[in-house]
Amino acid sequence: MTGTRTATAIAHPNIAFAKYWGKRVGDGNFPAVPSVSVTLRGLSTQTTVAFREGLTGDRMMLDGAVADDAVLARMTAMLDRVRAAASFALFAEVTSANDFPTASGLASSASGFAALALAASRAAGLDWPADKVSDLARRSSASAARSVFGGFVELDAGPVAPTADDSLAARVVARADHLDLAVLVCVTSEGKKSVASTAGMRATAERSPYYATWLAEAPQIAARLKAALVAKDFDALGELTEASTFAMHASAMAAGVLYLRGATIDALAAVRELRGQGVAAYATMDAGPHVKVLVKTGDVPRATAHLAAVQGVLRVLDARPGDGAHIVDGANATAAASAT
Ligand code: 2P0
Repeated sequence: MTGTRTATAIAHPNIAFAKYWGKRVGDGNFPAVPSVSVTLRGLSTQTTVAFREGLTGDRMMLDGAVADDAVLARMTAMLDRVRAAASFALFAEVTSANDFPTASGLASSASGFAALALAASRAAGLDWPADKVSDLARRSSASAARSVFGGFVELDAGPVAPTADDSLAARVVARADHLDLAVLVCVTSEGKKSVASTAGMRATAERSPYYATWLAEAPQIAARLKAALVAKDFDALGELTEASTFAMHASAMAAGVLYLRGATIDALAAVRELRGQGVAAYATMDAGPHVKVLVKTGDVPRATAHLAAVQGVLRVLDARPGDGAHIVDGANATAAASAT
């Protein structure tokens, strides 16, 4: 390949109802538990990959600044896989921007690596189906495998003793219009989260007395939750989402991995107040201090007003089920995930 090969992709974050927390022992970044999520529109990562002659290494601009070495190393590992698959050796210039806070628990690694996987594979001339793009994304960040697809998505646990040759992609459970759902994101901090997910998972696996219980419970919660989702049982979905969230955080907390802050607890209390007032509202939290609240769309104004009044909640974003990663080269927009 000669000259410059470029592609631009957009991907959205996803919020897990049934949480991925913990990795299989061995190579390949395989999750130890299954997860179920919804991909959101309204929050986006846009990433352009340009493989060029004359570059002496990969370069990356992230949100207008040169990416730090750790981010660059993770990106280069993905680009190396793409270069190997496409049988060429050009380095790349990558530009990526989020329209929401990076590394603060709003799953920027999910949308970031989903957009990068799609843009890099297309720029390299690999016209891969969405499941292959999802597998590539998973190797960098398991939650990113889910953001390749739109709507409601699941990712199985990996094989018990994985090798790097094993593959695992996410798949669609239901389309974005399957359920009347809004996810209200209560932003409680603009800063970076205290412990990166990968390090938090490792600490939990090494030190938490409750990790084995989490590994035993999580698949059961995920199976019941998927059934509730398929049956459009909003309350069961919400209750099981809270069950997964608190089980994950309890196991992490027992290892000293604490993502909650004061405003997090106050927002959780506000969700319970809403339920006390008859509003079907259920909370979830990822590896950060924000609280995401599942409500029906008709309850958005009332729930937003109640949550925005919580001290320490900086703002409330209204996110809805959305589409998967897609290419946006110039005027041409092509859906990458056929099932979105
Ligand atoms: C999830 N999280 O299912 C869970 C819930 C955070 C809490 O997936 O190490 O950034 O890159 O595979 O995907 C965050 O973990 O971790 C995550 P890596 P990732 O959404």
